[in-house]
Amino acid sequence: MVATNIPEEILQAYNLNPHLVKIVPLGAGHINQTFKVTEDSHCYVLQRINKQVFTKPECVAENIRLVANHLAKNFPDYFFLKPVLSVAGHDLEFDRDNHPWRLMPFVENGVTKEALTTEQEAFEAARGFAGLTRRLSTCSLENMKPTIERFHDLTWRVEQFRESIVEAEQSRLETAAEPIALAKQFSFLADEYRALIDSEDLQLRITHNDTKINNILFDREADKALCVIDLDTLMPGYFIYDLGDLIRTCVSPVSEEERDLSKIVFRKNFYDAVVNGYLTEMGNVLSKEELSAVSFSGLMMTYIMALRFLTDYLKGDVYYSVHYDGQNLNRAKNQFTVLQLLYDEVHHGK
Ligand code: GN1
Ligand code: MG
Repeated sequence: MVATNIPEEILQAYNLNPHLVKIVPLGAGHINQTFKVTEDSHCYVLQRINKQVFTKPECVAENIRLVANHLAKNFPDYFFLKPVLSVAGHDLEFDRDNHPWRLMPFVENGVTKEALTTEQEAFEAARGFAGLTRRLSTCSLENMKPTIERFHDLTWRVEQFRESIVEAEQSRLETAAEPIALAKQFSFLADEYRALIDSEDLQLRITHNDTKINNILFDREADKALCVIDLDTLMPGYFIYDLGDLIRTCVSPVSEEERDLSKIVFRKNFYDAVVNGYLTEMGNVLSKEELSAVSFSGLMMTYIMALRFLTDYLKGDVYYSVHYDGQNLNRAKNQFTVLQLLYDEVHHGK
């Protein structure tokens, strides 16, 4: 549910007049609540951070601060959306119920897309996310902390899924029988993941970790990517997380919300565009061993998202926001369809 009222104390903390601002809900995120706030000719994005998901919001703010400082110092022309400071000089403000809020500039000529129509967009988006990680390859990881522990740890996500089966209501187990079978069928991907991580072939880098296609702003008038958004999970990670989530959300012509599964197809040209766009920036940074994990990335990230949606359905929709009954189940079915196609096409050329 979207909060209809933004607490006055929050608006005042940013010197916005509660009686003059115009507020409209924004975006299609599953976790935070986002609003466009306009006062006179000034536009901002105001976000209430989900404190159940981000239990250490200071850690989110600190990571963004460290990254913003590194970029400002080393790449002053790079367009990075950092928070607007409050009157007190903070990049986070807490309301009376202890919900964290932050304000960001609104990018007038920026648009988000839920699904892509051209290969150029896919190339640009991948280049955009990879360009961030490349610029951060010289930034120290020492003070960067995980904002969500084990976020993309597939081994742990499989454990959570197994637990959810034991605890789920019988009716949900029945409606989810098909995706549960698929989750088990693809569990070899979790073994491959474990082996890859244990091999230590992948370098820990600063990654975005939520590179689904609607987390980058495109120029309204051109296919160009302007800047990455949704920086809550900017933290140490492996490149496969970013490349994989891009592949997951770009290969299909429809988004993860699509319920008509016949509309999901695998677009090889979009797959190639994502990989090429990513490697344009990161090709020289990644090691030979990392490059050999490129094709695993899309499988891993599509599987983990299918599992997470399914687990949330089995747990009674406690994590992702849902607007109708069975939405998480439909998202899981959608993602298993993408996974099946990806697996067949990329690995067997079927
Ligand atoms: C969530 O915040 P949003 O909607 O961009 C989730 C991602 C998932 C995504 C699936 C913190 O992202 O990991 O990939 O939903 N973010 C968190 O749509 O769990
Ligand atoms: Mg997010």
